[in-house]
Amino acid sequence: MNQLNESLVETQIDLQNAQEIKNGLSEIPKHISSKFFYDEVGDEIFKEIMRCEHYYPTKAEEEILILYSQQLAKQIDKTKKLQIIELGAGDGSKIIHLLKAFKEANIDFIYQPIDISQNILDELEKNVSSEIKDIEIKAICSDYFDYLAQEQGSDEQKLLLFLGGNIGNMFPIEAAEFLEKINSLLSPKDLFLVGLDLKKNPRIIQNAYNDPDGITKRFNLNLLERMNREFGADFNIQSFSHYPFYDPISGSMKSYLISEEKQIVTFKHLNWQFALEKDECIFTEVSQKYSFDDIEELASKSGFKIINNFIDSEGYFTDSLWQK
Ligand code: AVI
Repeated sequence: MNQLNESLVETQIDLQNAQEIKNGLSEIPKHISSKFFYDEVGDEIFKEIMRCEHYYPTKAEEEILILYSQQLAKQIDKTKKLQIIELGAGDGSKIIHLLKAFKEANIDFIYQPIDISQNILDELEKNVSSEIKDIEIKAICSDYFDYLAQEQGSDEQKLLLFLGGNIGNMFPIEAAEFLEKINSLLSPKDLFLVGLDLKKNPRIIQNAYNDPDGITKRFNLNLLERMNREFGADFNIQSFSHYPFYDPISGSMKSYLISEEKQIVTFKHLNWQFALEKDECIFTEVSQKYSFDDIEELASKSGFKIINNFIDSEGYFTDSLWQK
């Protein structure tokens, strides 16, 4: 590809994102998709969140993988090679426990993390292969469904992983549609392990998304800084505040940015402006929490049955094992 084409492709990708953001900020209520949290700066802030003492999901899930990976290994058909496919893999620190347990159980497997970010995959591949000798790993930079469709019907058993509570960043209706699609791409011998954050004392949840050190606040506000960096916007960050709100009945933890004053924001690169009233909110993320009944309903709606719910010692989080 020559340089001109390269820069056109780049401009096109930026414009697609810009258009999506412009649409979201033109709607009522205003919103920005949580996928835009994860630029280089956002990835680093998210790592800080995962280390923060108030953000329990990472620690709870790590404990589950330490405690139950051996038990999970017993569900695997050892007569065939196993494909461990992880959707939206992180930096590898949690999955290492599962991979080590599977090695110890003499399971013949290949680990295939899928992500749309090659940077994340490079870091993950380095971390995992330095921790586990002789691991067969093939990182795949692709859309989840494209890859699963391509692998559909292979003779190998699959263990599909969607961990970290990422499913919570979809509203339950979207989650059911997503899981239905996953279901259609798996075969009855395959297993699916999905991480779900559980409903619990509302204060614990509220603290996890409103930590006293302000890490999550920085994470949320970085969305606006990203708009300033990438699209020439002029958001005055000081005039916005972080507002996370947990509704214990529905289980939805929603994050907003409140405009503390009436203002006009200009996106220079888009030649576009929009207005915000004082106290108007921009919705930025849902982190849905589930009860076991909710999980039962979600699984059956999407065509799965639950084999086991692996739970951490506090009862905060579950890695739920499903099959068609
Ligand atoms: C990535 N995801 C599961 C996190 C969550 O808990 O919803 C993102 C996050 N947002 C604020 N803190 C963490």
